Amino acid sequence: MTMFDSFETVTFEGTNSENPLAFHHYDAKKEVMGKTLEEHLRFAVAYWHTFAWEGGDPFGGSTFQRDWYPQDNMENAYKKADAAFDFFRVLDVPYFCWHDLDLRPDQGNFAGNLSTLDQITDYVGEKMAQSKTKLLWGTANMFSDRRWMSGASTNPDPDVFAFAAATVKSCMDATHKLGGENYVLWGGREGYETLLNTDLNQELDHMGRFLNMVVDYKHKIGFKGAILVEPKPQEPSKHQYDYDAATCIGFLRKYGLENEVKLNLEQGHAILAGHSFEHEIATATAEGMLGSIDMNRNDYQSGWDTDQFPNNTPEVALCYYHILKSGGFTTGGTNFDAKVRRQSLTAEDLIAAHVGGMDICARGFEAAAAMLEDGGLEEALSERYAGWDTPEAKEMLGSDLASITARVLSEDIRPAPRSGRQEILENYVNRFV
Ligand code: XUL
Ligand code: CO
Repeated sequence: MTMFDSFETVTFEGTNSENPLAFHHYDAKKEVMGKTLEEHLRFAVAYWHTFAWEGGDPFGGSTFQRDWYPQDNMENAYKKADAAFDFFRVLDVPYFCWHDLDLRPDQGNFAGNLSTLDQITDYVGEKMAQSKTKLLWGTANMFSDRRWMSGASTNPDPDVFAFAAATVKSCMDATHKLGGENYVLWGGREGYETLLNTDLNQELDHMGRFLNMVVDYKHKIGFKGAILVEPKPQEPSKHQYDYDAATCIGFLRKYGLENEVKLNLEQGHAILAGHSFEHEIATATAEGMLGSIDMNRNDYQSGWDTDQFPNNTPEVALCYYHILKSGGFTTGGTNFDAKVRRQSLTAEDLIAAHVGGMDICARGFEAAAAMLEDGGLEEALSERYAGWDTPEAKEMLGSDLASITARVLSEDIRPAPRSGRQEILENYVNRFV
């Protein structure tokens, strides 16, 4: 018995259906641009928010009651896995993601953590063999326990660096064992509170060395998935080293990792960094570094990382537009690093939240595909940059400031401003969303 077993598998019923637990837009088997929506979108459930998060906030503890609480023992870890796979059946979802700490409690020492991770991943492996749901990515939680309070690979204490190295190795092994398609590193505490006690340069060097060890280990064990880092500007650290896509790309280049590591971009983190999500995606795709996405939004008024399910089609559409334009996901997918609100207590709330998120993504994705097929935005772009197709313009890029100046003088070049046509293009997008 799990809290989800009275629920049938959710099916696509179309926009006329009044059933709240049906897909109204996400028709998994529908073909769009040569692949099914399921193959394009590659949805994943996040084990931490959906099963491990208990509904607490800074002012109060758990609001939820689940039969796998308290989550401090292995018996309940197995119960949680039973519920999780039953939930995956209800959603018919192709992927899930985890941190080690979501699967089983921290044992307080590395040997204990290693053996319980092995036990629970054996169990999860058996569950996966009976289920269609595969592992999109695994990761290590190196931010909750007090040992990580001053960072993991960037900790001033080399013993914490060692514990982090051993922890990541164990989580990479577990991800590999379960056939995971990516391994993610998000550095929640890889940053600082104050420069009064922080050697920023040394910490960055340690983080770069650590990530090189991760890449070496990936090759050593023959893990074929992608290694991804997840940018976030702050929270929990005041300043995180992996601030945004551009910062991460610079970091990866500095430490020689640009061909080995890609990005797992999150919508809410983009907003915290003062960017739109499509800005982050386009920054990554321009470098061939888009790995995967966490498609969860923030509350625009509160300014916190509220990890809410997406519910804004036009926003989502522009994100998928840039993903599709770059060729779509390869190893990555659409993970909901999202939680229900703490008053949403029931199984139905959890299911409906994911169903709604999947529907919004499908709707946005289809709009993106239609825009790309129509070609209106691409046409507008090539028109705007058409001047650069001329031989003189191309030549200029290979020339120098003095020769360019001579040409500006001899031809009396006087640039004529042209409209950026933003509102017209926004109206164009509105026809599709
Ligand atoms: C935190 C966050 C993480 C990562 C995985 O803001 O996004 O849950 O996705 O560690
Ligand atoms: Co995330």
